[in-house]
Amino acid sequence: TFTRSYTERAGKFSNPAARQLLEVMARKQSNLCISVDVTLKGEFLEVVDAVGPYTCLIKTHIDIIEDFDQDLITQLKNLSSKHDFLIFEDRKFADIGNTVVLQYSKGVHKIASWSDITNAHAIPGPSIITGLASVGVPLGRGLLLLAEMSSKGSLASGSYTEGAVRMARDHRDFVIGFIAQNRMEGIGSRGFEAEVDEDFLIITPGVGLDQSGDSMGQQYRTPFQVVAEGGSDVIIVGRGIYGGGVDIPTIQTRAERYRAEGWKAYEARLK
Ligand code: UP6
Repeated sequence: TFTRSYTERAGKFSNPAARQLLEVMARKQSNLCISVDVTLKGEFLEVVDAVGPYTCLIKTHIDIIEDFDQDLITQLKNLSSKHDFLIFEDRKFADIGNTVVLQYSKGVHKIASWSDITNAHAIPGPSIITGLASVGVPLGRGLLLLAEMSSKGSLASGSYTEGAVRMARDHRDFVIGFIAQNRMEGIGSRGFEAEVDEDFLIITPGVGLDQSGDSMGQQYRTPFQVVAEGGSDVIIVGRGIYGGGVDIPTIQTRAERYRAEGWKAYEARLK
């Protein structure tokens, strides 16, 4: 699967969010998802506007924004049209079906109303998917399951990862892929399904060019390791872009650096 082009794969997804994401990636030559983990509305919108041209997907943690209001969402959606990117709220849902329905659609943030893609832990079992799907499918949204994590000592491995992949295979209309560190095609025994041309998007956090980790257990690999060697489809970069620190002066040049590295790694694996 991962030796085929994003464009070719786009046509094979029935889920609208997956198809749109792959199309944007091809159009902008960007497999870079930028995680904008800042806590004030003004700074958040400034960063998104600055990096918008280089990214296919803006990832949010909307619950860390101290002065959140509905206008932030209006402006974020305007920026997504202006710069042509999708929105991914990294909510990491992890509760029973009834509760995640409420968390996804209600409360202050009303995530389902503006976020093209969101994600969930597999820990509650399949009912978390059916709950979220009851809200997300009618809106054309897509879900990523967390199959692995980038943090040191993560418990999401082995049979847990395998269980997450099985859950996804049973809900292909809504589950478009995984937050993971590796491709998942080879995971679990699929029997007849092995013949099926399976395609899940692999979206990978823990990507950095200048550091190997942070002081709180984050672990980084380079875009080349993740995309060319590991076969991942989208890299997630946060502090490597908005965090400063490196000898690259602007947020735009840092974003373009990761865009170029990610795309080069994608082209390398197509050969
Ligand atoms: N994230 C990870 N690892 C995972 C899942 N999610 O780092 O396994 C998220 C974090 C953060 C971003 O919540 O928003 O990806 C990584 O940010 P960084 O590039 O600044 O480390």
